[in-house]
Amino acid sequence: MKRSDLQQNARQYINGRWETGVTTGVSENPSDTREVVAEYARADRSQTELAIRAAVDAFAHWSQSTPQRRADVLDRIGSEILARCDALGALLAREEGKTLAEAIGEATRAGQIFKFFAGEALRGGGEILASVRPGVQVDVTREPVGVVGLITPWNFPLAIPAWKIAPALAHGNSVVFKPAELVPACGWALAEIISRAGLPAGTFNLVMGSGREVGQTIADSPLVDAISFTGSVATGERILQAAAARRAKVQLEMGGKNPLVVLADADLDRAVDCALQGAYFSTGQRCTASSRLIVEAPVHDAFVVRLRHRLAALKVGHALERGIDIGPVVDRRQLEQNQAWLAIANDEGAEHVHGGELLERPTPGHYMNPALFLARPEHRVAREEIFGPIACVLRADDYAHALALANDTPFGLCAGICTSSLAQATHFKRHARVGMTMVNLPTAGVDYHVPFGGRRASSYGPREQGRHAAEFYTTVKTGYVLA
Ligand code: TXE
Repeated sequence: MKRSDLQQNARQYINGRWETGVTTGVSENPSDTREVVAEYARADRSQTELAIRAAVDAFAHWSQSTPQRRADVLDRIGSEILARCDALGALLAREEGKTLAEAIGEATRAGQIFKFFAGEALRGGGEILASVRPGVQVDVTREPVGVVGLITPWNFPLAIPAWKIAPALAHGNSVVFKPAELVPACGWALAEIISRAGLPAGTFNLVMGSGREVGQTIADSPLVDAISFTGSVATGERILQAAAARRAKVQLEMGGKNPLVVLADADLDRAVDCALQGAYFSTGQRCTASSRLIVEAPVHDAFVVRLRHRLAALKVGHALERGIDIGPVVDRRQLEQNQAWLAIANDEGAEHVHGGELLERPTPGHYMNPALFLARPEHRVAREEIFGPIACVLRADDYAHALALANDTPFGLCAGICTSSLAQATHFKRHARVGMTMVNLPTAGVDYHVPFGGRRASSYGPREQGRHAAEFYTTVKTGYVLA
């Protein structure tokens, strides 16, 4: 593999110092697998425990800091991310493989999130109530939880860490942050900015390494008071068990199998656009991706023809290349998993409409043509999360059937509908069993100042983002005073 001048040497950040790891690893560019993006330090159990201990010691100080101090630190971080969003976006595109435009958008989002939580640090409040007893006053206040462990996936390597780190710090917690193995350079770049923002040593710690060792140490540690995790269902369940065993607070964001319903009265071009963006952009590697396109019978065939036409025009290529719509798949393992899904779809009798083949490009990378199938509700491709550029269309007899299909899943993250009927849009918003609904919009693409999360197999615990983030990153105290 070639080592470019841009290569990052990413070290751990523990107790205010940059530390080498116990071993080293590399991340590679999925658009050009000859290029090393980062050589990074990998921690073991004992180095992870050092970071946790540092966070415990720092908590006493940071939890007592003034709202103004927290706001200033978060504002500085947000300003620097925004000032450097082009460079951070380029790093993200090189390491994760989303297009440069998407990556710069994500870096910008990360900056905006820190700015939002700078304001939240100042807005913390409580309640004062009259007691049911004479002469007694009651107040309800919020306090930080303690040490929070933040375990993040590779698909949004700047935005997801930002939407966990920023509220954690804003509400006075100390942090142990573990990024995914595939994206250490992004985790390190964020940590490097945070390290210069004026936090007391130990308040924020970065530990990189394997999920099994570093992640599991965080999940198991009795010194970690709360864990926020985004990733696969299987890992989320393991973390839930570890957290429950020691009664730690836990917040899980996991998979999705998000439906986009297209009704006969929809603006069909808009519906196709929503499907294309929601299902395939960011290479389909989003928990909010619309991987089930549920189309009412009268427009089914026309929808499929138009979507296939749009798919055929998509440009798949190197994430940094101008004019590219879709970058590579993140790594070989994920590419092989996608190819295995194509075989499953064919074997179970789903009708292949478009794509799926591996693509040759001037640089060696994990390129595949986005794929579309016509499926039945019982097919595994219509039921399980794929997490790649593969979607299926399901035919619905009418609106009631479409709604039933939309809800026929163990997941419950996001559901969308394309329709010109206010009545049906409103009914769908009320009856879709999910945490987020979209009308005439792609299922992927959310705001940062409102709650994010789902129900059932998709999510567990309080919502992330916006004001509601306080539910997880604070604990409530009730005080009684005899006046
Ligand atoms: O996820 P993991 P991976 C899905 C997607 C993908 C599959 C596997 O289908 O193909 O999950 O991806 C850390 N204790 N999604 O392996 O394992 C790990 O190091 C504590 C969907 O990347 O869940 C990483 O930091 N931590 C999802 C984080 O958990 C552990 C987004 C996520 O890794 C751990 C990502 C352990 N025992 C993947 N094992 C979505 N829907 O958004 C691993 N980790």
